[in-house]
Amino acid sequence: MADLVVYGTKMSPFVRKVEAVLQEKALAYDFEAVNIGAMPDWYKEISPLRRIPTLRDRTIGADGVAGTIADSSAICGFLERKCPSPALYPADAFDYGRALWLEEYADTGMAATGGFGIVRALIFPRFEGKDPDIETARDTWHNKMPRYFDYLEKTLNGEEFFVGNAFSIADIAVASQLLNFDLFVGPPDAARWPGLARFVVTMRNRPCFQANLTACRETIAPLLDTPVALT
Ligand SMILES: N[C@@H](CCC(=O)N[C@@H](CS)C(=O)NCC(=O)O)C(=O)O
Repeated sequence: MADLVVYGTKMSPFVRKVEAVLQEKALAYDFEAVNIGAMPDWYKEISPLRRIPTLRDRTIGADGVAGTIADSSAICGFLERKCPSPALYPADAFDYGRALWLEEYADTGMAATGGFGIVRALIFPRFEGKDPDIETARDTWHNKMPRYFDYLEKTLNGEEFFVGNAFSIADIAVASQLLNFDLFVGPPDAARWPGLARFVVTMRNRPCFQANLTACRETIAPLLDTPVALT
């Protein structure tokens, strides 16, 4: 049994973000599935906002609220302090602020728009044996996501990483969202957003995301043929 345990669902981009940080830092962890559609009472107690993920550090508390942190950003900040190497937050003060901003941009704007409009629209109906909501996904992909892609393309500015020429929490947070869309639809159109499309492919192959993406593909495969054509 590992000291750390992540509670959540693999398809959650916030779970993916936490798993990527754990993997980058080579920290061992257990994973315990929590169904967001039917959260058990013990989970509601440790996640008062009723969200996934929550992390437990068993060296601090083995059950109940003790030893738990709910919210992926709080968890990643904790992991950075607990295990500073490799550093995933820039040392430079301004770069640090920029990385936190991009994490927030991904976690709020992109997650709300794309999470509901693409991922949930396509997979949630399938969990109930219904057809995917292709129209909502198509509208989101073509009319709501481009402003995020435009901003990210401009911010990336032809570089490999978002902040300070180094892999950071900004890349992990943005990639965690983009890879969710990538699982269902593919990367953003390379003709319109070449830097961002390249970034998605690079992140898709980065080792820290592999275990999570494999688990997600296994969940999706029996339910949906991917990539879903949204043209
Ligand atoms: N700020 C939170 C957001 C987490 C979040 O929104 N997770 C979603 C799943 S991707 C969730 O738990 N939703 C609960 C629900 O829809 O009932 C974090 O960074 O951990």
